[in-house]
Amino acid sequence: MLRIDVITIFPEMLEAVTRFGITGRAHDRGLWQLQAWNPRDFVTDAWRRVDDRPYGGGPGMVMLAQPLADTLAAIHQDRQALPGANTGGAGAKVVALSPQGRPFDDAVARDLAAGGGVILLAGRYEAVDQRLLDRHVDEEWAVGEFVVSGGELPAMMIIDAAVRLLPGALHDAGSAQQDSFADGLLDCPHYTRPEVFEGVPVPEVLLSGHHARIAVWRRQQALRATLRKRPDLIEHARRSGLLGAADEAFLQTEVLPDSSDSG
Ligand code: 9D3
Repeated sequence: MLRIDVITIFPEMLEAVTRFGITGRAHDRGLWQLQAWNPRDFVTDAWRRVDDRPYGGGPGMVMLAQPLADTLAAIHQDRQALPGANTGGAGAKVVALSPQGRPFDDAVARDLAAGGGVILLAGRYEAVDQRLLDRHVDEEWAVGEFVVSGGELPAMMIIDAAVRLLPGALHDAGSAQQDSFADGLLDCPHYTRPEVFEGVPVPEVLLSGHHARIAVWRRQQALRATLRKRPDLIEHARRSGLLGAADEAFLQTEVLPDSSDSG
């Protein structure tokens, strides 16, 4: 049972990952659990404020350190009280979601799925008081080089990416291994019925029933798609030793299309 705690002023947002699709089914099956914590429940002033104006001036508001520290203390206590298998006991890592964080990727998702759970801090407003980050947060993760309005959607992306890797989460165990980025290449094209759509036939090799030839074709299509859309990944796969002699021979025969093509 993977336990994920999320600190958020919008806990209802996180319910979606427990209800729908692969993560919803994995939740129903008891493969993982979510605890959402609202820092507003840990403040006692009349307005239940969790933010205030930034020292030094400037736009936006800053999340107060104390409500977040009190929320974290309650989470650590709750984890210590219920040290189930793979919940990490009291020792779960605290991760703040932040545009300034380290890029979250497939390797971090696999670490998370293999580990004892995590406490995710999903912020709103412009920032979190730096003293809370310095004293109570172990790492910061970002989900891409774009800005969204808060940490909740990034938290849901991270949860989804990790939970689908849990043993038993996918119908087909091979899917997680075959996923793009697991082998360092983009996916090959896929086809289903009908055999001809708007005059375009399915590549005949896929109808041949020749499994070895189909595997070679798919590998070559994956190499072609990666070379055209993400040539940086070809270099990375090469340096990681993921390309064999047959891959290199195929890439030698590939001519790049005109760069004005969309690929
Ligand atoms: C002007 C400074 N802004 C930072 C670029 C302030 C700011 C905007 C939006 C601070 C936080 C946010 C909310 N975003 C997240 O919490 C967030 C995020 C993101 O915006 N992009 C990529 N990954 C992440 S993880 C959390």
